[in-house]
Amino acid sequence: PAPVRLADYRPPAWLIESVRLTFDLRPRGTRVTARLALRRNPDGDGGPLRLDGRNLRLVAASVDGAPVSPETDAEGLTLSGTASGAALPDAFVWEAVTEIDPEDNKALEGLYLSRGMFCTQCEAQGFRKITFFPDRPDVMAMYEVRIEADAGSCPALLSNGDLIESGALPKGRHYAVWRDPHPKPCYLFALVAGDLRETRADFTTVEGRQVRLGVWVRPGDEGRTAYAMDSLIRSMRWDERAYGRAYDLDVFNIVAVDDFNMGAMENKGLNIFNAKYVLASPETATDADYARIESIVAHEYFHNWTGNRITCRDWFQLCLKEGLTVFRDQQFTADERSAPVKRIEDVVTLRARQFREDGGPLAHPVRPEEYIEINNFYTATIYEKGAEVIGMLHTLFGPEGYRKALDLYFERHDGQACAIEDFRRCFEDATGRDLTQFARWWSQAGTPEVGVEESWQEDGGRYALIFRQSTPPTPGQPDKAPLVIPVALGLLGANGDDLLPEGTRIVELTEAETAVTFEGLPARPVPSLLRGFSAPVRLIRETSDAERAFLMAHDSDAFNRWEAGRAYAVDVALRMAGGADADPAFLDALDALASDESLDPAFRALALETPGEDELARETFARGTPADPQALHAARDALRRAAAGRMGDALERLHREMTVPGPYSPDAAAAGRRALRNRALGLLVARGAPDDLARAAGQFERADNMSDAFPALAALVHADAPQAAAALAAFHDRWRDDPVVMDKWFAVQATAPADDALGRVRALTEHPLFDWLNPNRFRSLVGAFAAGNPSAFHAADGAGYAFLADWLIRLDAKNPQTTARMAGAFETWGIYDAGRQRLIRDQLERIAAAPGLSRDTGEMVSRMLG
Ligand code: B3K
Ligand code: ZN
Repeated sequence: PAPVRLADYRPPAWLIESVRLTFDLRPRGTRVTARLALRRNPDGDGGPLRLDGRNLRLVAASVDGAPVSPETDAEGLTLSGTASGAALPDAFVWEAVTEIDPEDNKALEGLYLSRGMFCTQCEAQGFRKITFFPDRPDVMAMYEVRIEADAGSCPALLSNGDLIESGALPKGRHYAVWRDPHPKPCYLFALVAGDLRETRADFTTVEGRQVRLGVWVRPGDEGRTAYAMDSLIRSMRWDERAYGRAYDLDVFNIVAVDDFNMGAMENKGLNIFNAKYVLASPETATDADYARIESIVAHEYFHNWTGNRITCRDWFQLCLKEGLTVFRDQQFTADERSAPVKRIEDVVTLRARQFREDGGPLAHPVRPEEYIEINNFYTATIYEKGAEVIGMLHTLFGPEGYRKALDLYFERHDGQACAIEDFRRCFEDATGRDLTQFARWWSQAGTPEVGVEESWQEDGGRYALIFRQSTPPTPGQPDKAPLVIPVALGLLGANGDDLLPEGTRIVELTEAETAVTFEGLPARPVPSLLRGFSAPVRLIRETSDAERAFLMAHDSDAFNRWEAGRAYAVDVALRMAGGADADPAFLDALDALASDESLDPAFRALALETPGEDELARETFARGTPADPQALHAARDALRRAAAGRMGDALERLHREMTVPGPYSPDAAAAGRRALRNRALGLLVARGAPDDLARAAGQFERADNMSDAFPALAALVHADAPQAAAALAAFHDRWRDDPVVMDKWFAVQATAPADDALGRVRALTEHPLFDWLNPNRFRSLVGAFAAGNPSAFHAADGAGYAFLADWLIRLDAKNPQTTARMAGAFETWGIYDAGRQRLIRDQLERIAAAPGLSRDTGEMVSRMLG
């Protein structure tokens, strides 16, 4: 298929005044009647009416009431004139009846059934699977939606906006009519019909609007909605405070759905969520689950302004809503919980997902210039790097400058479909600064590298830092230009104090080489560079173990304190993979950090995290050698054992003392204590003495909440402890009927690095609860194995690769989106030895040759093959 290109953007030829939809819902043969008031766009090309449509059966169509029979093709229909052969008038009413089959829709895009519940997913281009329509985000209209369904099986009928009418119909059916007063693109349309129970709350906006909030779940799940509701209310308040943005409808609904391709969807006034990001109770959800629910609820809510009120002109502008909204949800979490802890977690994810992507065959700019399937571009680059770009603007202009620019953006563009240039101009106009060079962050792919050299002259206390930036080539972009890189830095004196009067200074790198000089320093300082990870770059600098230990102990910037430890840990692990022993100085520094009572437990838990195998593998390759997954796995294990050996007393004490009295509460302080306690437990189990395993088994048995139970189970299973089988069986028996919890049961086994890991995973694919068409379940087994069990997935015989490829080929025929995303497990093929590279390429070629391969997976595989 030919790619779609940003350069080819043209305004729509036709605009839509209003949309009236009627759904006659049936599992098989749902009828959709669409009435569109169309008007020729004076800025369009004057062409015929082209409507997108896929897998639709056109039953009837008319123009101003007169039947027409337009030509349809696989991608839609074209209407060049009226029934009488006359040219189309400049404004007319199009009406079409189409028939679709929700029951059969396992791609989970458009209208589908999830365990008897009708629901929709339209972003990016799913609306065209519901009715013929100009399915592009710059066509915005007002919607009125009438839903008719069986009253018994579908008591709840929901759509966007406000409910204006409802009532009974003959033959046990009923109806509801919803109207959304805000013009929106069709990707924000949503409908839900099913047996759902509502948890309600009332909210009064700062502008005085009374809003009815609802969280809708299956009967039986009502007891697990409180945290989502609480998160929603806090998000609404926060957006009023932090951005001056109030909610704009009288209803806001969240619905939990079991079968969902991603996390959640920000449909106007009717957010639809993957059930696992709504449902939480102390018994079923971990602290990490609670935190994710909070941030996803916030993210989708924040889209109401950044995404819905101001949307994207075309899908190349996706980061306009996603990068900005991720940045907003990160700010929210930082405010609600701990800013340094949140920053560390975000950087861990950024490196694990975005740096990984940016360094491989799938690298693309934050604003791509072409795509074959847009669903393949909901990536870490567009989301997470997109958020980093916004974060750098925040750093460059400060909170006031940033707020001024955002205020201008909302004022100037409310109700519009915008491009990145519109956003950028708001910053330029609000701050007076030209952002031409800064804008390269949106167009240039790849992770920039910043090399640092320093010089010191006793005489005059002159200290200089020389920064050299470069960005490696990425697919389609051999040459890169210098970026604007804000580097937050501090200088530390011998006692660890900050030497700069302002503590932290922001230095802007704009050239390939930038030198910064400091005068009058009492002694040679230790630099603390890229504080708070002020730019998404790889910092490359010769440094010593002693300096890292010093920063771990003294840096006033919490992020860099953690970062020094992390970089040190990576070094030590890689040296161990090369045959060295665990460095005692590192273990001493780690012990000191872990035991420092003045530090937040959540921070200490992060400091105790061992770098992951994929991170170590990519770092090995960055240093010039192919990664050996099994050697890295062994080195990482050995490092954990050594750490536990050295820190045993401290870890035992943490495990004993970091308990949380009273009933479970998901608050950040309690969660931080549990995180540290569980980190200690994990390391102790890595030490592997019978007492250590018994400690984990005891915690599992006594736990009255999932945050205590699950880490204990994971530790036992991953250590292949004798108690693991009984614990897994107990967990299974207790939770077998609970899909969200059972995903954990599959995932914990899929990620266990046993010798026969693949055999165990294969056996689990035969388990009666392995429903491969459910994306959560598929990801919890096949996806967790490919992404979370590197030593088994990268087995030298290629069996792990073949296993994944088999399942991808099978799932692709049903659900291209989930398949294409998971194919990214192969994106790092280039960092391994020639043998593994060959084996991975064989599998990619086998997938590419599968008959009827989807456009989604086809594009991913061909980009990876290069
Ligand atoms: N906007 C949706 C993602 C849609 C993905 C389509 N393949 C969720 C979000 O980013 O908030
Ligand atoms: Zn989003």
